[in-house]
Amino acid sequence: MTSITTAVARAGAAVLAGLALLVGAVGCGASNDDTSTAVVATATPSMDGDVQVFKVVGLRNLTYSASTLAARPGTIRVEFSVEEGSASHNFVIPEIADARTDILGSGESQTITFTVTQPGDYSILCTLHPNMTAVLRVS
Ligand SMILES: [Cu+2]
Repeated sequence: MTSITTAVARAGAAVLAGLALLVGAVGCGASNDDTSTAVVATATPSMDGDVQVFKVVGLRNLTYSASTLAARPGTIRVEFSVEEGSASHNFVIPEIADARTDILGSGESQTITFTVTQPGDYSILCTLHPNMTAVLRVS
């Protein structure tokens, strides 16, 4: 009898520990949600006629809202904006002359259009934040 009671008590303690972990995890998630837009691993464009359109946000946590922009060769439009409350950002693809926004402040936006004919991976970067990068993948 004693051993069964002990086992139940231990199981109860484990459940409580599990709940505490869950509460902790939920608490973290909630605080992340209200500070930033979720980051998408790979974004695909919407089409405006033949133009591939990507909406990209420069976030408060110094990342882009997408890690990879997956495109086809052709004309690409990037509607770039900076999250409210964020530091300034820009959107620059050094290898593509027309793929460059100005430095934009919190809440500002700018649209750029450029054409890529060569498949490949093109680095996207913010010139203000060395770790703020993404990739335009043309295939
Ligand atoms: Cu930046």
